[in-house]
Amino acid sequence: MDFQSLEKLTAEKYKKHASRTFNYGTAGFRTKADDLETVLFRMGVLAVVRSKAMKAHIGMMITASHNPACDNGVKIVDPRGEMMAVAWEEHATVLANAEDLQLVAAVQQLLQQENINQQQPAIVVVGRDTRPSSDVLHAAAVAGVRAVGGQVVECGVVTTPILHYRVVCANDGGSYGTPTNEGYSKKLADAFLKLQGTGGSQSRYSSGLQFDGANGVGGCQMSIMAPSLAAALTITQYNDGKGDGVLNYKCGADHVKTTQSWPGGVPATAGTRCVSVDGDADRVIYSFLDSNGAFHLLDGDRIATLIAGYLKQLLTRAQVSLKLGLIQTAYANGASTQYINGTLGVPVGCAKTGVKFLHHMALDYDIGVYFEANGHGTVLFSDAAKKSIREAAAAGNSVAERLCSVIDVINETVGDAISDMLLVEVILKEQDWSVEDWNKQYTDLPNRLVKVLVADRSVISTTNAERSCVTPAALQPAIDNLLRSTEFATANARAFCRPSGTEDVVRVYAEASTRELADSLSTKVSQLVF
Ligand code: 16G
Ligand code: ZN
Repeated sequence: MDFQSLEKLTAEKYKKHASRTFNYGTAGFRTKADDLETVLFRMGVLAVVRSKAMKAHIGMMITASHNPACDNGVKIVDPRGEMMAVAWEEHATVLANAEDLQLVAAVQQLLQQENINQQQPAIVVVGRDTRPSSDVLHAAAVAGVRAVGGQVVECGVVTTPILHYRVVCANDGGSYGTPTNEGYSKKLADAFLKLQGTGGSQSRYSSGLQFDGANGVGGCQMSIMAPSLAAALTITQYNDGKGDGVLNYKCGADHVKTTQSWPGGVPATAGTRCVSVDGDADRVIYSFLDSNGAFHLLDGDRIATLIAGYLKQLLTRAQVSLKLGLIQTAYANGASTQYINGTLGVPVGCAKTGVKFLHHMALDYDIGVYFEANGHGTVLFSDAAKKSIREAAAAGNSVAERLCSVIDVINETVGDAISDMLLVEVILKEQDWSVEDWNKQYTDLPNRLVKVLVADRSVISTTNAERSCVTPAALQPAIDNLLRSTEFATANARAFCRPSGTEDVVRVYAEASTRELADSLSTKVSQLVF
């Protein structure tokens, strides 16, 4: 490798300013966009080194997802579409923080430490969202890749799930799908139309849908796909990113989930399903207003239980014996866990917050569904599971054939709002359910999620998939005492706190049988934390 160009650009164009320390967190680097140009340049370099190390295409997505429009960020995607291996997060942090004059030495040390063949070609697949800052940061990332001789595959302005899809397709020679943005849209739309068929005699399901694009790239992608879905889905788009609406502002999946309220910019029409995606379209949340105008949320837990229940049904009907499981996090509503495990008989596991942890646990099953309550999730099929489903289909098993199309409509490479939405629509139509019917399957326990500002969030550490605190030592016993008190002992109450992986706060979650009790519990646990 030749470091001349890297040296020159670091000295001239991409000088590190300020004495800020950057940390590669749960979702990569994420902060105010103005501070990120140098970080993006250096992550271009890191992606090249990672590509050489893995001897494969590596992905780089420039986005700050559901965060405000003034933020931005970058995540590195490994060859099979997973988040970059945890061991390399530290390398990313070292490169991001190296002094300008130390950068080349830091890269050389990394090459040596990981025993990397410098002659190995490197290819980085780059995507970005619609944020105003994404163009400049994209230029910096590409400059970083090229400075150390890497090649760039441009995806343009794309959703995060498309970037993951493109990385996987590039690395498996196209067997997952055609490695283009059009290939992605076509794969999903074709599978969806096949599953929906034509007509049918639904009395409860209606194909009308309101789509809240969060004024971001999800809106743009839906504009591209909606015409090809039109035969089975009548989508009316709002917050599509073309007007002057602000990204994620009072709309989108994160806003709807956290405020538990109807998205701005979408007409309040009773009984119509509204689908909200987040700023990079890897999360999806459904909601509706009933005839009294009351708001109802159908979040990631609700989607997960719908999908897992449906897959269980298909497997039973197809008489294919495969191990199906659902992975949730501590945030999953207790009622959803009870419903899927107790009523539908699907085993449930609990993982730490963050896609990489859920993804990892889902791999323990032949078919692993994973979802965070915030609407991020997907389904993973093992190679063996796909093989037995395809064999059954080839032998004329029509339910197995349907399962093959279900596999095709799912984006296994990462949680994907649009793919998840299409699958939900397939299931609702097949069950002939209205959104009210879906919502009636179980009743969420009232819950409250709050942020507590503390001097140092790292004093709180957790275990048991973040459901119990280890330090400070007195905290968990105090929470347990509270839960045993007469106020909460018989109220189906549950509470936990964990340090955020993306913000300088501690999060407190509480649920209980009534709104008042959930609020009271969350206040009391917050006081214990503070
Ligand atoms: C990141 C995670 C998301 C998680 C959130 C929690 C990825 C790609 N994203 O956005 O899954 O729900 O962090 O944030 O892993 P918190 O730690 O601040 O609560
Ligand atoms: Zn996102």
